Amino acid sequence: MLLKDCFRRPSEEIVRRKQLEKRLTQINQKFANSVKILLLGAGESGKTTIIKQMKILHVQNGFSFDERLDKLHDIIENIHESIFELIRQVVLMNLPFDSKENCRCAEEILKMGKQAPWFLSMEYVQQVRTVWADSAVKTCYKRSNEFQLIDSAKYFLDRIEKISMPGYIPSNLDILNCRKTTTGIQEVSFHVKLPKSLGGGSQEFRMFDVGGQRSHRTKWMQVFEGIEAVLFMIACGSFDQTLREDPKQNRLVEAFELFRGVWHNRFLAETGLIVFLNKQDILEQKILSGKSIKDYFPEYEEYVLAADSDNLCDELTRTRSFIKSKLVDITNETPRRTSLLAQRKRTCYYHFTVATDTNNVRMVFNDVHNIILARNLHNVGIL
Ligand SMILES: Nc1nc2c(ncn2[C@@H]2O[C@H](COP(=O)(O)OP(=O)(O)OP(=O)(O)O)[C@@H](O)[C@H]2O)c(=O)[nH]1
Ligand SMILES: [Mg+2]
Repeated sequence: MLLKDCFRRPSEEIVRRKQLEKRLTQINQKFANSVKILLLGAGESGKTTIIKQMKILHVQNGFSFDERLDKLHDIIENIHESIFELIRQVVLMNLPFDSKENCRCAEEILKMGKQAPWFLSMEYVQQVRTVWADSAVKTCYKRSNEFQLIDSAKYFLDRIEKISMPGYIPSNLDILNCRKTTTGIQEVSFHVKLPKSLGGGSQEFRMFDVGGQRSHRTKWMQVFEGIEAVLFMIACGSFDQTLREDPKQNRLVEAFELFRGVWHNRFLAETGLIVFLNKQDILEQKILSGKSIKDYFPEYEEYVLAADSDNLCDELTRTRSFIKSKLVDITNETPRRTSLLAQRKRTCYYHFTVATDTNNVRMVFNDVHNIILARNLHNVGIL
């Protein structure tokens, strides 16, 4: 060892230690700050459902008794909106009711107008059950992609009797299925445990939910500041439906265009992007009932050949990966701008989800948390 090394070593050691301390301070600061996540996606893609799941999974006691009671009226509105629209469509489609009595019940409900009743009277429940059991209404329900029907129609119409019982309190599943359009900006904050390797403790998450329908998207920019990750929701099961706000536009086409806008948005260039390919259960039901995405996206036929030359994949797997491939293609498009930021390689993460399934969301959110932890460590130079 040279004499000069004896003098250099301790100072190098000090520098290294100081660097390490600096990094640890950065990590601690990073994890002490709350992680802001923004949910984006078109209307009815499932954003609010994810917020509800976070409450169920991570907020102590989840939904309070009062919040559950509040939801009861939204559920009654969902029931009335569904049966009213189904009857209206039976009339428009010129389908005959099974009997005069069924037709009378349908007329009674139509007479009430769009306004839902304040409570579920025995008479109303009986009328709804009679009409819901009618074969014309069933036929109409099968064709519900041709008009605007909420996803929870069947869930609540099947359960109307139970919901009408005195003292009924909505369950978590009822709340997850209940549909109410988001118009403003909602926030839920919660703590998630950190792994022991990162010193344990917990990290605060703040998740923001916005309205996804076209008229509400102008508010999105207000929440872009300081967002660490965007969860972009796509309703895969909506490939055969059109937008509520524009009956000429296919819902999946709208979702792809929206995703393109988010991916290329310069205010989100530094933000992590995680896509939830949601409503996998609805997609599965539609494929099993014989519907095909090729009727709406003719290029799917070619995709089948390219992705699976041995034709071994089942139709559902192929459809799922086709939808994902459309998004991957968007992330590979040449950026609209040529700034240094835009040229940097960005990763987009994908998850297949059923937002109404708490176990599915629990697992997916674990992965999301790990992605965010890894990004944080990467940002402070540890990974
Ligand atoms: N079957 C099924 N229903 C789902 C799923 N995700 C959401 N839903 C239902 O779809 C409907 C719309 O979901 P929301 O969470 O309200 O959609 P949103 O994206 O918040 O819609 P906006 O507030 O209009 O932007 C609700 O009735 C949910 O219960 C899913 O994966 N499967
Ligand atoms: Mg919403």
